Amino acid sequence: MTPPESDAVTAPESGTGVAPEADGGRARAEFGPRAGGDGRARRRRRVAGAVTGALAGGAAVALAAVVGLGGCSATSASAHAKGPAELSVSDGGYVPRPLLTDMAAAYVTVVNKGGAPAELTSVTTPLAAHVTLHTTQGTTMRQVPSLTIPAGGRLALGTGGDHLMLENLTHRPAVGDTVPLTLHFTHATPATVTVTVPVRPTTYQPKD
Ligand SMILES: [Cu+2]
Repeated sequence: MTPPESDAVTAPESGTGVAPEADGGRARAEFGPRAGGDGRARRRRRVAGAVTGALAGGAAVALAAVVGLGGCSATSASAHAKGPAELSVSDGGYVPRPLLTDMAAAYVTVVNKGGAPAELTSVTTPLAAHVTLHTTQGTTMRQVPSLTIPAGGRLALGTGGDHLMLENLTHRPAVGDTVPLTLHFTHATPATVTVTVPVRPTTYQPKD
């Protein structure tokens, strides 16, 4: 009789509105050692077993319906768990030619074929004294400490969205120059990736 009970791992919590916390726990478990998540699951399993034992008749039917949802989310979570983040940087990155030497934007796309998310935490380049990570909300851009590359997904930087801001340039680059960018990641192997991107005209728009 254990299989139905272990399927109920997250179901009682979903039913009581604790689901966001449970999801947060699952997301954190993907970053950290798996032992932590397994321990949490074992504790939930014991609780689920006790709850199931206390239920009877129609209540058990209702629980079975919820179990369907819990089983589904558990399945999709494990479907994504195909090992650590596996990152690469796509072709097509560029730096639009800056108008001055105080700052320039830079755009790259990072692809994650792994089963865990990773974070882009910093970027270095010989062209700039420092590089900040920016996100755009409406027409306002805001510096952020990191940008996430989701498991099985991508971080696509571009005009009007997330971007790199190169500040205090050593010089104003010309169209056709190239700019090395070293991206530093956490929760990923390799932890750094260096790409060389071209300088494009100031008003350049990439084709989709
Ligand atoms: Cu910006």
